[in-house]
Amino acid sequence: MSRKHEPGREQWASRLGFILAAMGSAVGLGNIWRFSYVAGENGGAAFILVYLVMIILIGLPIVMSEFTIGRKAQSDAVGAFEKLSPGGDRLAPGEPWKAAGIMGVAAAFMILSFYGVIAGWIVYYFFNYLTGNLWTAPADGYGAFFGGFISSPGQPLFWQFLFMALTIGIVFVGVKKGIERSNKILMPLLGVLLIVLSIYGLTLGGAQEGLAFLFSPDWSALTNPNIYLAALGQAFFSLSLGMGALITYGSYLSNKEKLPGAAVSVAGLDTTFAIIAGIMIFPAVFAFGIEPGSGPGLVFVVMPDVFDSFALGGVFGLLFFFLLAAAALTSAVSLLEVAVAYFMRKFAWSRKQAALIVGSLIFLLGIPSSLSQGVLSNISIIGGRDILDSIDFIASNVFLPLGGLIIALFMGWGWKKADALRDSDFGNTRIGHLWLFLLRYIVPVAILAVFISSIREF
Ligand code: VAL
Repeated sequence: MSRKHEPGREQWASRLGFILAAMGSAVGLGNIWRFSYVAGENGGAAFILVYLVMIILIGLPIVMSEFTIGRKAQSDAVGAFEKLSPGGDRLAPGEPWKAAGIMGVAAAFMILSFYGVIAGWIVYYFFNYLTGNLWTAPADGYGAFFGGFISSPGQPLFWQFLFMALTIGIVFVGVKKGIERSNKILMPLLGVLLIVLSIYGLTLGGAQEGLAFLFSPDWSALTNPNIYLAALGQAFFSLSLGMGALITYGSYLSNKEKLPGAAVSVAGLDTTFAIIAGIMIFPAVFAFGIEPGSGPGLVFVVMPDVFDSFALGGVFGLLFFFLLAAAALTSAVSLLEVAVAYFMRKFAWSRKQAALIVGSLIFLLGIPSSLSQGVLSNISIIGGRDILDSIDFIASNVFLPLGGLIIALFMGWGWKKADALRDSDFGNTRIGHLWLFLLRYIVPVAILAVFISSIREF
């Protein structure tokens, strides 16, 4: 098969542009907001250990597969499977492989719907640091401030709208310039800031407990099946897997690039960000006597306390929430791009049309998630979870791993071995064979085992 692309299809300006965009997609709220609270809820170190093993044995091989599939197909997440499935377009709709693409687009929709809500909260915090409002603790403390804000019906919707409008704006214009360029400056800055804050966090007095929570596992936690599902979902969420994003981004690659190097850098950087975020947050969690398992509000409650505790901390707060918003934006763009690329091809819409329509739909879909923190908080869907958490649970812990399972089977069993090795740039190497071995046996068995063991969760 040749690497012909659809006429007029956009391409990355450079290999670096592609890697940065893929990193921008991976590094987002998942690394800081979601990683910290999920690790906190699941006991810390034992969870992180499971998480790391999953990144290496499951995540990384699927990152490689998504890049390979996208570049080979030169099409969106669903089109890629239509093009590459044995039998190609001649197969009836509903053919098994395509399900991964459809679930990917659906997951991108669902995730972006609540991602926009959380990112809106971030932008609101940024704004409050800009005005100086959060430089000193509000009368009832940061926790009450946060609770009051997210439970109010109108305000969070405004900030969610603002964030989604920005996301739509960037996808509307085209990904190349804005995203490629801004990533280059903002990501290193965010990295540096996290390191500075984690060093400061280590001086806070909760360091010992925080580090123990992160790095010295309570082995008995491993007997709890829930931490495996949580770690699996977190690995997929954080690496942007199973949501069509890396397939779509890979499809804008034209020339012969070395994919394995790109995959390792993306997964390595993403994981480093998460661990550093953990080192930044958990010592502070213990220093300020906050419960590590206190849920999605963790970052919003802990970090302001940190900034309040040193002179000119407000400036750091401003920077922190700005960079976090930027990281969220590059991730949100990749999610919207998944759906936009699909709708452009499927309905022959223009990029602008698709960005506006799909982006608005996703905003609307996010409204119940936002309201579930206040007026709709009495509605719980899955295992006592509110609407936001339920959508996150279904998308991240079910759709993403299930899509990943199909991708692994597709790449491992659906392609001829020699083709897979060639198209991935591994060539006939040991590591290439190891990759296929993981995809064929380890990834499917591991994902199924996690599902079966946590069946009670559903
Ligand atoms: N991977 C991103 C994140 O971790 C998004 C795209 C889910 O925030």
